Amino acid sequence: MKIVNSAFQISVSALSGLPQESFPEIVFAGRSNVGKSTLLNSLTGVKGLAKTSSTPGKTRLINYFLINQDVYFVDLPGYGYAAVGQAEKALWGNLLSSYIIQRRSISLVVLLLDSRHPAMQSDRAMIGFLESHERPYGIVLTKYDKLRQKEKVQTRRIMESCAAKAKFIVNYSSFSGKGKSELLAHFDHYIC
Ligand SMILES: Nc1nc2c(ncn2[C@@H]2O[C@H](COP(=O)(O)OP(=O)(O)OP(=O)(O)O)[C@@H](O)[C@H]2O)c(=O)[nH]1
Ligand SMILES: [Mg+2]
Repeated sequence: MKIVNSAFQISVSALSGLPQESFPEIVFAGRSNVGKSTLLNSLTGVKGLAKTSSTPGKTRLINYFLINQDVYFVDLPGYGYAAVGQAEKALWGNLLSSYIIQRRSISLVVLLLDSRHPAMQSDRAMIGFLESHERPYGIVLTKYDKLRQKEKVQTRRIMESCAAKAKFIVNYSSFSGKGKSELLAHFDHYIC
């Protein structure tokens, strides 16, 4: 897909506040600080569209962006952020899992994993969750610019073994733009 138009739509903190299921939704999920919001800005080419931060826990709401007037990109709060309290963690966990299970208009979950630490326990749990609910998902390995050559080979091998049902695995750097056109081409299958 080619993105010609992107606009922030709404932030919600509860399922009751979600917009009508008028468009297919491509959802960006992953651990806190993995680079979800930065990826969104890189894909749309609009700096500051999604709020980013070097401190984990920046995105705390479900944020909707309307792309090309016909698909939603959804920026989710990250999971696995240690500094939030247990109660808030449980609340987010429930919100995210209920959203992913119940929302019929989700056409694809893009699971972002840090390419330097690709198979952490919380990420494996997320992959298991998506597979058990038969949600189509693809993987983006973020911060690929930080990897050395040897690590690139290892990371790929690990991912292919623990995400067997992934529709795609894309190496991505929001800083260089590596992986952008490849990822947008995959989205073509999920936006009609
Ligand atoms: N080197 C490098 N750093 C990146 C890349 N993408 C994101 N970052 C950095 O990672 C940090 C976190 O980025 P965010 O996009 O805010 O992460 P997030 O997943 O939205 O985090 P939460 O909202 O807390 O869940 C920022 O300091 C970014 O500059 C990348 O491709 N390469
Ligand atoms: Mg964020």
